[in-house]
Amino acid sequence: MTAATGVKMNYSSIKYAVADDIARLTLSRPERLNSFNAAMHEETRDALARVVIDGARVLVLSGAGRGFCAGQDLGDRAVAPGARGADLGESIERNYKPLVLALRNLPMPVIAAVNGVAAGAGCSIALACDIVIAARSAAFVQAFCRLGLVPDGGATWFLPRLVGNARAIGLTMLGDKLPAQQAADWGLIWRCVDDAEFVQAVEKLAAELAVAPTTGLVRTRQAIQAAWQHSLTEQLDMERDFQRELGWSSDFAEGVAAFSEKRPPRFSGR
Ligand code: T3D
Repeated sequence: MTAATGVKMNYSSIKYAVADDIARLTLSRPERLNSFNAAMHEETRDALARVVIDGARVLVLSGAGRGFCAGQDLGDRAVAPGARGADLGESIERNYKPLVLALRNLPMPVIAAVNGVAAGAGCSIALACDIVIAARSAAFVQAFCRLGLVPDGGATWFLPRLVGNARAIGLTMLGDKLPAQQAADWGLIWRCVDDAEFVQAVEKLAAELAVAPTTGLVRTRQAIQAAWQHSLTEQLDMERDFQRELGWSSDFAEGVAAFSEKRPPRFSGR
């Protein structure tokens, strides 16, 4: 991993830049509340493939303007009378499934900085990130039921795990807006902060994670995700194996040295 400074890409539907080891990917179709069209999918895929090469140690995913992301661009989904609509299964296989898995498996912490409404797959994409921080004016909407669709982008997997079945069913069958503060109170997201403090809070979080022991954090994510499928014995085995690996890492040596020298650690992420 090399320190990342000054990478910037010219995309049309997203903004992507890396500076000081922090990658920032901003969905940028504000007039459509940053809903996904084919170009945005393609550019996001491209940017996510670059993040590691560009040497980032944390990714911040956000939206331009007043929304975070309104899911699929419904302008691309109009069905003429008598015609057969798009194959949504194909769209999920090609676009949303790889996107959610890419966010989930990036070898660095991923922050969803939810600046405004996150609806449909836009909500799922936020929930796929490691830490979701939202502005107080933001809201989370399971919009699918208003279209006769099933929640996708992993929503039916994330929601019951995060908020339990009763709330998952209520949110998805009714499609009401869940305000950011309530989302935090329910444990759907990490934090809700006042709008005036949002940008600063995101920057502080990103800066903190950019100097954190990256590999240790990634193994932590993997262990916590695996816990849903594991027995206690299997989980203890996984923790043992990760701890063995991390015990031989530069970051562990640095952490111990910094502790004994009573100074802040300088982690390399390895
Ligand atoms: O299709 C597949 O590939 C399968 C996968 C599907 C995944 C999905 O995400 S399905 C769910 C799609 N998303 C939605 O159903 C959400 C639709 N949007 C809304 O319900 C509302 O816009 C919000 C609750 C998100 C926000 O409401 P509000 O009142 O703050 O904003 P607004 O006025 O409704 O929207 C502002 C503009 O953005 C508006 O355009 P206009 O009238 O000013 O020209 C609106 O049409 C546009 N917009 C919002 N969401 C979408 C959108 N345009 C296209 N697609 C959208 N999803």
